[in-house]
Amino acid sequence: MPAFNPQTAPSRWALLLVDVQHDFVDGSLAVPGADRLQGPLSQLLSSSHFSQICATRDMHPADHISFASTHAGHEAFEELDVPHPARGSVRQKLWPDHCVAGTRGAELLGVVKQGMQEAEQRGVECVEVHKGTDRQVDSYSGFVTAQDVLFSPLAAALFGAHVTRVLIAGVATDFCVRATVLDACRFGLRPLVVLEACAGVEEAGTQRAVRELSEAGAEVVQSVEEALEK
Ligand code: VGL
Ligand code: ZN
Repeated sequence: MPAFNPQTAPSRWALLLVDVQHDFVDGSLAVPGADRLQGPLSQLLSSSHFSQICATRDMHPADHISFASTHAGHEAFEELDVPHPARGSVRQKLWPDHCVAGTRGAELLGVVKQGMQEAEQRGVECVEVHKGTDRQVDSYSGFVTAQDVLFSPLAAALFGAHVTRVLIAGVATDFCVRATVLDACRFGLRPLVVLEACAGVEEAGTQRAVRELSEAGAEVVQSVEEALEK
């Protein structure tokens, strides 16, 4: 049997939704514009375009290394050198407490929960991946923790389903979407980013991230409509 070649095989799409959770929409780390994502997300979730739907969830313990509250005398949005179990020390941006496991802020938006339930009933495989669960290491990418220490089950789920392309949307464009798209490029998953279904923390950082993602080989489109024509 000839080897499977993802570059020439017909595209098999997964929808990969990044951190569409209450804290990033209407909670402690609400991202500007995240409140307009419901329409585009439900359009994506109800489409028959996808063989698989994966949703990542940021899922931190209450004393997580990325929380400003963990570091006395430091404020949210500062950067700080923090100890890292495998790399000695890393530069970490500090955040307000967010997505603490077991809280409402860590829950997926209703539109995503419901969309995934309905997709599952249509026979679409749905996978939820938790990230940032280790107290000592942050994880922006849905694929790996910072500095590649630990892989999540995401890559295995996608490759196990013979996915060749991922449509990526969610929050935040300049942090977890960015890192997840860069890893998807690295792993040959030919990501397509739909800006209408993404929202970023900072305007300048978001514009920079979009340029960076295109340069890394990701395809970037504005609308869900354009994306579903691919
Ligand atoms: C995120 C900041 C901290 C994200 C997660 O989902 O983009 N941002 N944790
Ligand atoms: Zn986080």
